[in-house]
Amino acid sequence: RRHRGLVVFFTGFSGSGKSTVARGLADHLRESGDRTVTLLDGDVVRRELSAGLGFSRADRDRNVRRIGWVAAEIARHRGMAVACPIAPYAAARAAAREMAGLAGAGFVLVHVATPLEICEQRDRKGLYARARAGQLRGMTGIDDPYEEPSDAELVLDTTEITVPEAVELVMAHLVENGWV
Ligand code: GGZ
Repeated sequence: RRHRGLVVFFTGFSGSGKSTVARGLADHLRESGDRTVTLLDGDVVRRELSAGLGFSRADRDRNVRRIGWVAAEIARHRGMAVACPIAPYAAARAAAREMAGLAGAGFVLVHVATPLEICEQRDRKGLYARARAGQLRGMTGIDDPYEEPSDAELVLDTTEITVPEAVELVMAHLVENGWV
């Protein structure tokens, strides 16, 4: 089991803190392990792998499936992939899980369940304000769906714990389950 590849897949609202936790986890895994760690960062994925895609359901599903496929390929070759898209649809998340399974890899879904209200208060990019003002259509949580996962291995809320604590919790889960 120790030598299987692994996909750690974060899901949650924009502003939930999932990218920050994912980045922290990737750094931690790099320092502590001997396997390669690939962070599939949201911004980079949207610029490189999913250039030209928007935020319709079809485009989000395409984006999340691509991430799931790349992550599974990394894990097929015994690497560790850390991904952090919003991934609002359960079916696309399930597809990512299935692709990891077919690649013989582990899959850990981490739901960063920071309440929308808090994500909206943070509003680092001003997207929520624009959505509330009707200037941005299809913002997840405002006028676009987020299907809460019922199959998350781990649920975190960054209003209750700090980022380093969140990273610690994910690490502890990976250790307990023999992934690292
Ligand atoms: C949600 C949007 C939208 C809409 C632009 N809805 O906080 P951010 O800015 O940096 O992260 C969000 C990112 C979401 O892209 P993902 O690839 O993670 O989404 S998905 O998994 O659904 O494919 C946000 C920004 O893009 N953004 N418009 N309408 N987030």
